[in-house]
Amino acid sequence: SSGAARTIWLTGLPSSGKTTTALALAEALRSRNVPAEVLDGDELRRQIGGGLGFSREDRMENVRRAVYVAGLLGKHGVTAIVSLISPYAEMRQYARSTLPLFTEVYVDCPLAECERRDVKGLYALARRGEIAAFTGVSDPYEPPANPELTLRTDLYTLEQNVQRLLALFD
Ligand code: GGZ
Repeated sequence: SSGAARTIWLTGLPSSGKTTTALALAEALRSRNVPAEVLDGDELRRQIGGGLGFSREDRMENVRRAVYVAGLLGKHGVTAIVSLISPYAEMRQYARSTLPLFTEVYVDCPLAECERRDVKGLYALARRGEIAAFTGVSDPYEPPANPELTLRTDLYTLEQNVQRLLALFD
């Protein structure tokens, strides 16, 4: 690999399709001999999330750790694909201003559809009050104002969305 690689930053509501999109993009890039690694919120929290919950401060710390790792990967030519809810504009601005090659992608899906999918059953728990501060239900999500790309996961297929992401690399 030669030179710095970019960070593709996927932000969106829970169950909007961030992880699925990130994994499919990584696969497509690798098949084109572009080294890529996925930094997924759920997995990052499992591996290096020591002590983090879902307060604004803890979400910010989660983002800070992801930015740090993405920067290390990028420096060595590995495209980092970060999939984090990253609900506050301020945290995404931090990522943008810290990472040398930052591409913000809004994984956009209406809340009602995310809630219908409810991949892990967490929306249901949040509606019953069994999870506090759940993004989209009882905690804020600030949609990006000027993302480099917006992907509607309810209107387009995974393949279509991956093609649009790949076009960023041409
Ligand atoms: C949001 C929560 C919460 C609360 C647990 N709010 O769909 P998932 O399950 O796998 O992805 C969500 C993940 C959120 O982690 P992130 O690291 O992406 O969030 S952030 O960027 O805001 O730090 C969800 C699960 O953890 N989860 N409780 N209260 N999501």
